[in-house]
Amino acid sequence: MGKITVTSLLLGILIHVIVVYADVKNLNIWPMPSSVSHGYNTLYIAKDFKLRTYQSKYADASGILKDGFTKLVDIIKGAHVIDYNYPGSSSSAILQGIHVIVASPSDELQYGVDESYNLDVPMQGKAAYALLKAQTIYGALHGLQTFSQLCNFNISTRAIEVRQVPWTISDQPRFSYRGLLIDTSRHYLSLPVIKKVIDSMAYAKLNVLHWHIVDTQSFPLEIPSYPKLWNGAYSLEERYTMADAAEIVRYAQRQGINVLSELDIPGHAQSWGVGYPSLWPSDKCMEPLDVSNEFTFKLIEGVLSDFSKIFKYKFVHLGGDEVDTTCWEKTPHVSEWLKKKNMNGTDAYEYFVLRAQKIAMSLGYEVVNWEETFNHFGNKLDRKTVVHNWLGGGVAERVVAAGLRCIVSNQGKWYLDHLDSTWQDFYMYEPLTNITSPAKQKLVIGGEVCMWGEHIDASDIEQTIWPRAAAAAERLWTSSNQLAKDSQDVYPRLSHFRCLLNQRGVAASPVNGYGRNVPSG
Ligand code: CP6
Repeated sequence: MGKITVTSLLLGILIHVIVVYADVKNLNIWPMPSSVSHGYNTLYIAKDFKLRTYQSKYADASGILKDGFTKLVDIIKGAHVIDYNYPGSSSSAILQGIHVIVASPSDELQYGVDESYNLDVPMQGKAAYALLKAQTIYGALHGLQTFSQLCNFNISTRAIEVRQVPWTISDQPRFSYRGLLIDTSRHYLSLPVIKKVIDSMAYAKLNVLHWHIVDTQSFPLEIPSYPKLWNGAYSLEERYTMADAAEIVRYAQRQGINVLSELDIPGHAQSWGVGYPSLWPSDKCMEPLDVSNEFTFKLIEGVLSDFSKIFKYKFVHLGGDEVDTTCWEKTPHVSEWLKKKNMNGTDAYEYFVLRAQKIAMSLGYEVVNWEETFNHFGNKLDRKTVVHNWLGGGVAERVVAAGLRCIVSNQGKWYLDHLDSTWQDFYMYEPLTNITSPAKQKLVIGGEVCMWGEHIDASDIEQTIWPRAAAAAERLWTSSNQLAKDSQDVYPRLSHFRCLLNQRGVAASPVNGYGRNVPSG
């Protein structure tokens, strides 16, 4: 008897474990929240599904929450041309709306803004409301995104179902900086294309659009202080006005996404000299920008001053990668200047980067620089510098050991233009590798996937970004105890998210499709 009881008890536990395990695998939320529990009932979304905010301190004067809610409902309905036929009003399984309670009245979106939320969807009730609580509207927006992933439009019954109720979800990001780089210098990207990228970022809870606006090939942005700079654009059409750039910033902010603007100086700036040729050391050496010319720094100050009027994120990226100093040394008037200053090319590189940092800081920015600046003269960088890794692994360790902050973008792992990097590579790359002390871990503010523009344009940017960026997005959002140890464990859930992107009009490529995401050779 005792034996049977023990056996059945063990069997019961085993079955329970299998069910719970299978259940977690069947959850289709991406990125996975910190904590999730659910049941097995179904509710139906009411025809006039409502946003209720009356207990919020936040008055939603800017309408960000309302817009977020409208977008959510549009997404869930998926533009089907059918009569939306929710169960009759006598049903006790109708979800009438979402009640959002936001604690802070501020709609300021800045680095480190509280993005946490708690979402409860009840099991039943005629007047049932989901309850979404957050410290800020931006946390609430994440909660709405999660809610959208709990809904299914059952086309045959014409009802939008919220399955597996009741839901209790509490969630917050692992890292405050979760970025995606786009490059509008190598290929111009039109405003609707950029806006679509922003929409798709919000689905994956990425929160920084790193806008690599200008580079060697073209200078598409209007700079009022130096109006000839955008003579370096590819064409008269392929340009952004200041108002366009401000519109991108506004559009992103309304979805909880900051814009990190970049000037990649002095090494990636040839296009600047189309309008102002004295920025070129010579006809044979058109970058790095002329370090010996005072006008170079006056112009950078003007550009950053114009930037500061529209790019309100507290960081600006000043590049500093791939600087060919031999070009300076080979240019007679620059080489004269170096001699007079008793500097070699590397000294001048340091001089340039530090002087540009000072200009940006005097305008209120904190500076991000590519890692070569740290590798060459890390001890001279302003202590508030954020070092942006790209060359390989092991850099974040050294940066945080030196007491500086770091963003991780290891090119072997998180470069989207490397088509042979797989989604598994993206998922499994851990930004805190070999960083164990909590104080040092805190200095890794996050990571970023990079969509360099040499080989992509509007025709294929979406399928090159997605679904691999989503794999990194989960690594950056989801708490470490919820991250899959084996990427195959997330395969069905990532596939589901990929389909969701397709449903929403984003051309995410198949998780194991041709050309992208599969190992080459
Ligand atoms: N442009 C700029 C680039 C790259 C970098 N900076 C780059 C380098 C190597 C690879 C991909 C991109 N195209 N301005 C390096 C940060 Cl593999």
